[in-house]
Amino acid sequence: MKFSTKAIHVGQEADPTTGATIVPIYQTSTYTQERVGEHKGFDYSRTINPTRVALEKQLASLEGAEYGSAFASGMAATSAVLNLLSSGDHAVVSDDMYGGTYRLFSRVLARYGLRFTYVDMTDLEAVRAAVEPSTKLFWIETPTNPLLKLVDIAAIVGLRKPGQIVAVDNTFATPYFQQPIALGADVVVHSTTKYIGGHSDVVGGVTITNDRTIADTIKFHQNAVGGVPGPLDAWLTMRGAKTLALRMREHARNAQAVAEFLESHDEVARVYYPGLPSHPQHALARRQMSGFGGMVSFVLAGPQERALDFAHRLRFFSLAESLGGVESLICHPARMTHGSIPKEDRERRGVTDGLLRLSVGIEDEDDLIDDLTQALDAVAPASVS
Ligand code: P1T
Repeated sequence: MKFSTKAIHVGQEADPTTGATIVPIYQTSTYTQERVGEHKGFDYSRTINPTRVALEKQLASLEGAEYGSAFASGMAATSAVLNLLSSGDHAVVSDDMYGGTYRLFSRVLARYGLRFTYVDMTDLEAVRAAVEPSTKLFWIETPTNPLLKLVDIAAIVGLRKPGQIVAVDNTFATPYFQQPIALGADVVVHSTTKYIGGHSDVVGGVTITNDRTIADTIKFHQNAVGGVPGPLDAWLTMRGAKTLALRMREHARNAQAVAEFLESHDEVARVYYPGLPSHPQHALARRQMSGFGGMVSFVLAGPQERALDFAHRLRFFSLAESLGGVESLICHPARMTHGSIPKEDRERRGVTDGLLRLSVGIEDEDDLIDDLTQALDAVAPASVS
């Protein structure tokens, strides 16, 4: 079965009790048992819910894997993967990643005795040098948020020793453009809030793996810790995922056009997009991904303060956190998504006050370029005075 067919059919069988073609929203917390311990496989909705099971099957199939566990948010899914570690264990993690993931690692999990080394994962030697005897996890985000750096998943898998886990946050690429498990990764994480849900109307997360032991441990923690999505959220995410392929093609087409437009504009100093030949890991992007995604970051020429002025002038790009919905968004990472990273660390990693991040939606390309043009014209030095 190919990608789009899986998205529409896996886990989506007609409802066994009524024949409903679309998986129902099983809005129930509990299930009536015939006798103690005798039931239809469902006992309590923190543990298992039919709508959630349908979503988990659908999303696992999209990553070419067997086991999925859906969570209440991307952060809950990330926490579940980190639950595979124990106090004293060490993780090598990307120095550029979603600010909330950094916050979870540095301000929550570090208090429980997990240790993290942040490295530029585009540098394989730096990754190798960061490995310690107690290293249990390589945490990869690729493309990274917000600098869109690419990490060579297969190369990191090549460094993995028995007992170590390679986890990939595949939120930005989506399984449509990148398949980490086929490249040897052990577990994939998504914030399904983004492209998978696709309509900015639901928060969720998922972990996906082919490893039975990892799957069982995550399921155990999912039930023990309890960060599960409600049935309506699972259903909305499942509905969104059915059109993932269609949407990603449009996101990538528009993002390529936007990135090329920005790169050619005098008022723009730097553009980060894996689909541009000027991107430092463009060759890796071509090898590792089948498309370059919908996220574009850039820095305007001139003083950094112009970034916010520019962002406030856009009409179709809403100033908002998050990404991956059909509508275009603009974000100022330093003050918004990555505000939880101390300024010094943030700036050292390139997340400066001048950086802007676009989630390019699937509106008409001409309208998006016109909108960017009018805002660039408005902040150009000649018109600022
Ligand atoms: O927001 P939540 O569903 O909990 O997902 C967290 C998360 C995990 N991984 C990546 C790569 C992410 O980008 C996010 C969330 N990111 C944003 C809200 C943002 O605007 O970047």
